[in-house]
Amino acid sequence: MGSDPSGMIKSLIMTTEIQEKSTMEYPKILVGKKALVSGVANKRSIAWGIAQALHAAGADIIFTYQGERLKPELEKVCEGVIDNPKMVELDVTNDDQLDAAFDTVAKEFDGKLDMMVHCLAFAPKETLQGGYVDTQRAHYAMAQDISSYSLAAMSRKARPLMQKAGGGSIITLTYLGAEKVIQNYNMMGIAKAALEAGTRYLASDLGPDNIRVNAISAGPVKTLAGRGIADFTTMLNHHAEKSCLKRNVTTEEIGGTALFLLSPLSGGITGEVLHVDCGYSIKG
Ligand code: NAD
Ligand code: 0WE
Repeated sequence: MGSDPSGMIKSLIMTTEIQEKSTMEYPKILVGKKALVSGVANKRSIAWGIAQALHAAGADIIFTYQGERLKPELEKVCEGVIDNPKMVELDVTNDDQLDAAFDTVAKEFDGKLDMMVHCLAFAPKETLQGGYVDTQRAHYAMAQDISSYSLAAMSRKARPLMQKAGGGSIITLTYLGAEKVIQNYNMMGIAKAALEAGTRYLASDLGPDNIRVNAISAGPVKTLAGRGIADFTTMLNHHAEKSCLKRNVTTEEIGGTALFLLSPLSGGITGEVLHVDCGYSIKG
């Protein structure tokens, strides 16, 4: 004790802890509202932090899972938190699954949808090391398809349901690597840049239908997507030290911002990228 002057150990503990149950109190501002949440793979998923905030605010949620293999994990995560969770399979590279998933949503939600959470990304692991200059065409196409095009595809399917609800709010998750060169983020940086531009074009397309589209640019979080990435722990520590708040962001905090952006509280905000990164990105 007392031998941790820079708070390294403390920040490490804070970043690796999983928030089992929220201690936060949420306003019940989403009672009667319907949400579609993608991207919950396990307890650490950013999408799970968002789903917990929406659930606490009273929203009715349908979860999507990528494949049958991930369904039991999603059921396990919901256990004791959400009774009889509604879930539907959706691999965003599959147009038939996109059609079927939104048919299910329409049926379950009486043809209406108020909120959608796009919280997924993938790039082949070869593209997250070395140089972007070496990226293969097929790897580029796959990363863009899953990580960027899918927001447009899902928004197109959500549109008629949100029109029927009188409007809606859509969010996606992005990262600083879209704006600045972050070592090894490489291909994902290009995909996130497209995702952020896509957020603005979709906000323009869907604005007349009273549908808002925004992105949360989250600081690094130790999730499944962060695992296997070289020196992720070193990066988390660097981030905590350099950030204004001297720590890393939690999925609960990302959930709070998501709740704000998905609720009428943010009614005038669309096409925006909001940084939830403990102030890391404002530093020189
Ligand atoms: P995660 O591994 O928990 O979630 C990623 C999700 O993407 C998984 O649920 C996975 O099933 C899904 N997915 C991948 N390919 C898919 C496909 N073809 N069809 C449908 N789903 C697919 O990791 P996470 O960190 O919670 O990532 C969620 C989002 O947050 C991603 O967009 C990620 O880029 C973004 N993000 C993460 C961090 C971080 O440091 N972890 C920081 C900023 C932004
Ligand atoms: O968006 C992400 C990661 C998304 C991701 C992760 C993986 C790992 C496994 C996309 N595709 C894959 N493909 C795999 O095979 N983040 C913001 C987290 C992240 O990833 C990094 C980071 C950060 C932060 C990769 C390199 C450098 C920093």
